[in-house]
Amino acid sequence: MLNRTDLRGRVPSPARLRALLPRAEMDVDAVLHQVRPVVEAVRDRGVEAVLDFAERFDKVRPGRIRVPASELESALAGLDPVVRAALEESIARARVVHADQRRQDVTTEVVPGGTVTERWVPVRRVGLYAPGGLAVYPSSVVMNVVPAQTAGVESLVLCSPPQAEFGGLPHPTILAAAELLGVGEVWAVGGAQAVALLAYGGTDTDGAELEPVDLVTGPGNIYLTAAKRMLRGLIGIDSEAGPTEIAILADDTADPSHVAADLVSQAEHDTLAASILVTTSERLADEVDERLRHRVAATKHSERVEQALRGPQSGTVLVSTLDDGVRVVDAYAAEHLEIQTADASSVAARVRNAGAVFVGPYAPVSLGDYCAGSNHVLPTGGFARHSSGLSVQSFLRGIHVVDYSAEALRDVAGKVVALANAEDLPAHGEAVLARDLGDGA
Ligand code: HSO
Ligand code: ZN
Repeated sequence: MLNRTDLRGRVPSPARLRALLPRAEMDVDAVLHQVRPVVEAVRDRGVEAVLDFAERFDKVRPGRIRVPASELESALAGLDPVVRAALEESIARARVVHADQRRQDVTTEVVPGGTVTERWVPVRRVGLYAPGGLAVYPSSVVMNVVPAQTAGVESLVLCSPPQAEFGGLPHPTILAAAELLGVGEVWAVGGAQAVALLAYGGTDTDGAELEPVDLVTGPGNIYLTAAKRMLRGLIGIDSEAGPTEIAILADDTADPSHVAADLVSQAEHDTLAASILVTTSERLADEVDERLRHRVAATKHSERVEQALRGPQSGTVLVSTLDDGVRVVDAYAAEHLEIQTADASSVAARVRNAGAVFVGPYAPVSLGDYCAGSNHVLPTGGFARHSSGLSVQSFLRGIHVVDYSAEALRDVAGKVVALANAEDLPAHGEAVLARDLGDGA
């Protein structure tokens, strides 16, 4: 069922491996010319332009776009109690894990009287985006809001597209999740226009103000991503989210039905999702293929899953040893990597590149998507080679605070002057010498 690549006996270089395991392409630059007029219209005409785009793209023109508190409350009241309890569990576990990510300020005494402190300060105001359409994921609201709140962000605003079937409000489960999390400011605006409104601010039809934000996070479609790319600088952005990915490194101790179920689970997101099995066992690969045939036929989103699994971005790679397997998964740098081998924790400890690693038979990616406590906003497209997933750190800045006494400056003044002169920037040295630094006696 999966395309098969046999690398037994020869594992190519990481660059070559990456070419063998291609990512689905998303050409964000190609839609920039469509997004630019949207962003400029919102900059120039504010909420009026947002309403025009809502009518065009979301097929509804809300009377106003700031969601009243009463709508948040009634969305939560209307939420299925079983889903509510599950969301509460997800939030509680995420809060426990993210609380431990908080950084302490660190002061280093470089010399007596000379210190550098790294002071962690939260971003003041953050805009979070929650998509509508096919990907209405209250869990992603949790994964964005919890680290921001834990970091101490004082002002949070959530944007999500207006839905015609809900009278121009965002999807009720998104509103319910916002209410559960204590995010009181929600606006019904989607896509590129949401990013523009967050960046420039605006005034609603009834006078409510949306104050511009400093940072925008949250997944979205290619247009939203293009708008983030365009407005980057005016606002900070999180890393660009591509189609979801699962790689599984397995040996002959893995249970083929678990492997097959997990490969299908992430393929369910998107026809471009990637599901990759890297294994030392040809028997396991055959059995997984066999299980996949049944599972794919039986699963609800069969067509989408089948397309994802048959796409060039998915496949099985056979390797001779687990060391070779680790080389392959490191080169691929999956968003999610499961280790289903004997002694899974020691294999996992050898992995260097992955958004998140799931160890052993009882840690499927779906657990991490909802209720492990870990964050599910993770680097895709091989970005795990250089980037991390969303965390408390994503919402903090480390400010260097430099504090030197006269004596401490005097002791190093000659070195500063020497370096300044070497760079032909003598005024830099003169700025040090302009001070009365005592005589050093
Ligand atoms: N697996 C997705 C997140 C998600 N799964 C949301 C279910 N809902 C990307 O990590
Ligand atoms: Zn998922």
